[in-house]
Amino acid sequence: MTTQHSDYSWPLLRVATALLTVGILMVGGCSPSGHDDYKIDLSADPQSAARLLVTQDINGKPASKGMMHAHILSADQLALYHEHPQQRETGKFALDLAEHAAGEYDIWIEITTNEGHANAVLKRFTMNLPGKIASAQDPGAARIALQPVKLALKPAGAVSDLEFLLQLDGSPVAQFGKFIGVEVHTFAVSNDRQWFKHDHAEPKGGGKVDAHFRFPKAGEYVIFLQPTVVAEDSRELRPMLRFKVTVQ
Ligand SMILES: [Cu+2]
Repeated sequence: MTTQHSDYSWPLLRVATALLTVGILMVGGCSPSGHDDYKIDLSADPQSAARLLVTQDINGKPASKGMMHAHILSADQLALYHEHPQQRETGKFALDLAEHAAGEYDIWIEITTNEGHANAVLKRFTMNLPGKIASAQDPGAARIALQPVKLALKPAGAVSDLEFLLQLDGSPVAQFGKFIGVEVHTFAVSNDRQWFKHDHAEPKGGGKVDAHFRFPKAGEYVIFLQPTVVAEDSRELRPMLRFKVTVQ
């Protein structure tokens, strides 16, 4: 009798073991490193019109990983603000808005989990933001000019190399400072507002910088360069410079 019982329980035990193994594999499969499922949400703070709230869920739980950037782009693509929401508690961030005109904006929330922006998580939100009374714009930023040197624009899908000259009061920029560890941030947005990319350009001496973009399709794009320029009095100037390109 006992033997019979034992014979019966063996297959059952094996099925149970198999199910348990499948269960472990499934749990493990939810968050293999580098393949997390992100959910990002953005809303206006009901307590303060000048503050945005961002939540980040990873694999169904409030969590945060890497660094969060908020790129606030006016609907007419004339103004771009490069901001960084601050974490208040796990997976909950707040962003106090800089001074800007009232109107419609695309807010691209970007999460970077390594040094570059190649595998960044990006999500667009479109919102009407209340305006704040703009204080006089930093006059220092107006001292910096952007001039194209060599634009090797490639067809959609290939990497375009764009070389620019940055000038401070008419002379090539001699010294770059850093913002978030980088001398020159670059941004590109498609005319239809559906595609956005944040990257970096490398200074190559003589005030020149090299920017690279892989534009996804033919059409017009607006490019922004955000250099940190060290002026003669060691003051750092950080303008947002704008340029338009057409991709064939
Ligand atoms: Cu950033």
